[in-house]
Amino acid sequence: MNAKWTKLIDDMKTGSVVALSKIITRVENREPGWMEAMKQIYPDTGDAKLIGITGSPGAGKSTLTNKIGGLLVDRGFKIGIIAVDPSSPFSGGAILGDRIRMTDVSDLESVFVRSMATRGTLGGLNQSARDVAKIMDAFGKDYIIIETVGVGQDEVEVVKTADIVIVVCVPGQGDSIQAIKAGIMEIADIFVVNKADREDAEQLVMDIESMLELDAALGKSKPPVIKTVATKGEGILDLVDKILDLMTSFGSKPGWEEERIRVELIGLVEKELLDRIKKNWNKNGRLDKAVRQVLDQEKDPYSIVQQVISPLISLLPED
Ligand SMILES: Nc1nc2c(ncn2[C@@H]2O[C@H](COP(=O)(O)OP(=O)(O)OP(=O)(O)O)[C@@H](O)[C@H]2O)c(=O)[nH]1
Ligand SMILES: [Mg+2]
Repeated sequence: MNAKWTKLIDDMKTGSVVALSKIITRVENREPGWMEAMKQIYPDTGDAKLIGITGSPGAGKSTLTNKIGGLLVDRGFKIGIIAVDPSSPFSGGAILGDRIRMTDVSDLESVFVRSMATRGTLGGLNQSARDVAKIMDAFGKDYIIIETVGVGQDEVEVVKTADIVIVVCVPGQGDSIQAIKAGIMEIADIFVVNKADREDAEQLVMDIESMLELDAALGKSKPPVIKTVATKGEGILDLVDKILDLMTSFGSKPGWEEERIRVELIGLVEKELLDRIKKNWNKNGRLDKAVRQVLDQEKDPYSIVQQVISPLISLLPED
């Protein structure tokens, strides 16, 4: 590993936030030596707990994150925040917005906030977020909160491996329940009905509860539903207590750690291969050539793909 990485890692270990920041950027950008660096960092990971917060755009996730972070800091914990911004054009400027709304906590010494843009990266976003969480973990964060919008598979994947997943719903959004049904319901450990200062909040709580009753009838444990007004800090104490409560009782969720490692291994391989293919396939015009061969009907796409991935296939045969 080159001297620059070594110095950065040493500095991070002595608490340098600048070094932490630089390491995250370099790993995110897959700069040469990143994997060696992660190998060095890995033994220091494993202590931080991950809290995933997801929900529809504008549900109040950042405001909640801010308040939860603040309370955890009050209790003496060190906090990392990862805000994964949607690339949708409607949320342009979300990074700046988050920064502004998160100033409460991000000003505090024990909080480190990192925004990640999805930048239309195909896959790999989950892995990038996981890498960032690992680095924050090694830095000594006790809790890492990951905020993602609960639309799109990729965003949901990000929070799936968190220790606690909070799904945020808001009243008066007809699509709220729909969104939950569309795939994030199963991953929720806690439901938050935010903007409970709006009318219909009670109705939404009842809707969620009755939906959960159906699940409970199937023998699943029923996640708590908590009302909050994030802007005023109402209900946050309750929420943080619940998070810490569940965190303790989840300590022994059977098979959880294995599943997380499995997801991580697949995520790493997926991102690594995809990155390499995108970066290198066209070296010396190889991809261009393949395109021409298909165009000229010299070869079919399947034969080309088979040829490209055959070295890997021989390592991982199908049967
Ligand atoms: N009335 C009311 N407004 C709230 C509450 N919580 C958040 N808001 C407001 O809702 C807006 C969106 O809040 P954010 O915290 O940015 O929501 P978000 O889910 O992070 O949004 P995106 O990251 O853009 O998806 C802001 O104007 C907040 O001030 C609440 O409990 N009640
Ligand atoms: Mg936000």
